[in-house]
Amino acid sequence: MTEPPVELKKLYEAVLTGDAATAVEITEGAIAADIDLQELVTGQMIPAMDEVGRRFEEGEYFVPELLIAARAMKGSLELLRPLLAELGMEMAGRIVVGTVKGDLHDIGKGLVASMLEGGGFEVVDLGVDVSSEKFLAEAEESNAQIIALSALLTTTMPAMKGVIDALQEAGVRDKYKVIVGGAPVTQRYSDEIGADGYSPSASGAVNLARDLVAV
Ligand code: B1M
Repeated sequence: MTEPPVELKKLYEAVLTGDAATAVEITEGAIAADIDLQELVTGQMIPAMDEVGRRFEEGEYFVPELLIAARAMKGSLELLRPLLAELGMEMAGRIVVGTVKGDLHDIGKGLVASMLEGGGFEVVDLGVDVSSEKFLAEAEESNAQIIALSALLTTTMPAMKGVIDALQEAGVRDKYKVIVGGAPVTQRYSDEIGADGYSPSASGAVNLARDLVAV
């Protein structure tokens, strides 16, 4: 197997270690050198985020490492996104993400959004305290394939079912895959409310979303 140029490997390392300044610098260099940008994303950045997710799940990385890696990835993606769009690179899919109505916890949801973005998804982050109507309207508006719901309170978990009910009432339930997560949410609860998938972690949410849209 041919080794990739050393600068590109450094991008992998920069994302993995959350070195945003170096990630941006290498990305700028790659753009100037007319390097294959799609390869940059799929060959270096996404594998780096996959490794970040693996380390998090193995207990080698903790939330701060996840956040700084996501920030490094986002810094590079900011530069690449318009160019990749020009190249017509297919994103993995479009996802509407938010914390459900009544719930103001946004750290885990933010991580999920960043990891999904790092996983090649186009993410529409609706923030916190998002109503069922807003999830529905934004999913329709952005032509999303997946709606990702986060809840941190046992009292706000039922709002997840509220979103699924709203989709059903609007006759669009089959158009979307609904995925759920957050500390009190379980696979059992996900099954009970008829969600399409549950993940206990942000990195797991990326794999789940990939499986659901068959990337
Ligand atoms: Co709140 N809070 N909080 N809180 N808070 C909890 C959740 C709580 C467990 C604390 C406790 O009592 N031990 C408790 C809930 C009890 C329950 O319902 N069972 C609680 C409570 C009671 C409350 C208030 C009601 C307190 C009060 O006012 N009396 C209040 C509610 C406000 C509201 O939302 N309406 C409240 C407020 C707050 C703050 C505003 C102070 C603050 C939030 C700040 C912010 O988010 N900007 C806060 C915090 C920080 C916490 C704790 C301490 C930490 C949450 C966190 O950010 N964790 C939390 C206790 C705890 O969890 N240890 C607690 C780190 C984050 C990375 O993890 O969000 O779980 P997490 O996300 C994970 C996974 O769950 C998963 O991926 C992430 C990374 O792996 N994940 C998904 C999350 N969403 C996903 C979606 C997916 C897939 C995976 O697919 C779509």
